[in-house]
Amino acid sequence: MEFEKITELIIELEVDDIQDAVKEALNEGKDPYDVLNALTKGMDEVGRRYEEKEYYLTELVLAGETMKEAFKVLQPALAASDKAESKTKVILATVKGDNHDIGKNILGSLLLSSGFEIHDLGMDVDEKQIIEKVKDTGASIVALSSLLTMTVEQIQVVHEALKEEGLRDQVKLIVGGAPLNNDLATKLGADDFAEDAVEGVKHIKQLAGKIS
Ligand code: B12
Repeated sequence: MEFEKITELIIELEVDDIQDAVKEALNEGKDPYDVLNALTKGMDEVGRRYEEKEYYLTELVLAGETMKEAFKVLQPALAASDKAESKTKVILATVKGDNHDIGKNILGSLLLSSGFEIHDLGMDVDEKQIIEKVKDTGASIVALSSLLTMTVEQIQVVHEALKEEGLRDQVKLIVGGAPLNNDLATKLGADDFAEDAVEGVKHIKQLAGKIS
C-alpha cells in the first residue's frame, strides 16, 4: 500500500475503502506515524479544495468521517508503537462555538498512545465544563483546540475562569489550531502552543515534566 494511495483515498472521500488501505499498510509493516502523515496530507488537500471552492461542506463532512474510520484502525497501532508512560491527566476540548474536532481527536489519540490519561470533553465546550472537569479529575494539563478565528478568544475566557477559580496555577494551558500562533496564544493567556499534534505531544510531555 503506497502512502500516496492513502492520501488519495482521503481526498477522494472513500469512506468505505480507507480502513482496508490503512490495515494493508500496517500489515506490510509501515510505521503508523507515516500512515498518519499520509492521512493528514489528504486532509490538507481537502482543506485547500474547500478554500478554492472545489469542495463544499458535504465533502468536508465526508472527509471528517473518512478520517474517523481510518483512525479506528490506526489508533491501536499508534498505541502499540509507543511505550506507556506514567499517567498525566489531560483535559481535551474544542472551544465553545467551534465544531471542528478532527485535529483534537488526532492529538487525543497520540496522547493516549503516549500513555496520558485523556478526558475528552468533545466540541463546543464552555469554560464551566472545563472548570468542573479540572476539579473532578485534578488534571494538570488543559489542551484546547480552536479552528475558527471567531472562537480563539474563548481561550482567554477559559484562562480567566481558571484564574477566578484559583486553579490557574495548577494547570498548564496548551492550545492549537490553524488561526493560532505562539504570540496569539500567549496574548490569550495560554502557556504553550503547538503547530500540529505530533509537536503537541512533545510540548505536553515537556509541560508534564516528562522531558526537559
Ligand atoms: C473539516 C472541516 C470542517 C468540518 C469539521 C468536521 C469535524 N468533525 O471536525 C465541518 C464541515 C463541520 C466544518 C464546519 C465549518 N467550518 Co470548517 N473546516 C474544515 C477543514 C477543511 C479541515 C479541518 C481539519 O479537520 N483539518 C485536519 C486536522 C488534522 O487539522 P487541524 O484541525 O488543523 O488540527 C491540527 C493542528 O491545527 C493541531 N491542533 C489542532 N487542535 C489542537 C489542539 C492542541 C492543544 C494542539 C497542541 C494542537 C492542535 O494539530 C492537528 C493535527 O496535526 C478546514 C480547512 C483547513 N485547511 O484546515 C475548514 C475551516 C477550519 N472551516 C472553516 C469554516 C469557516 C467553517 C464553517 C463556519 C463553515 C460554514 N460556513 O458553516 C463551519 C463552522 C462550524 C462550527 N461552528 O465549528 C474555516 C475557518 C476560517 C477561520 N479562520 O475562522 C476553515 C479554515 C476553512 C476556510 N478556509 O474557510 N468544517
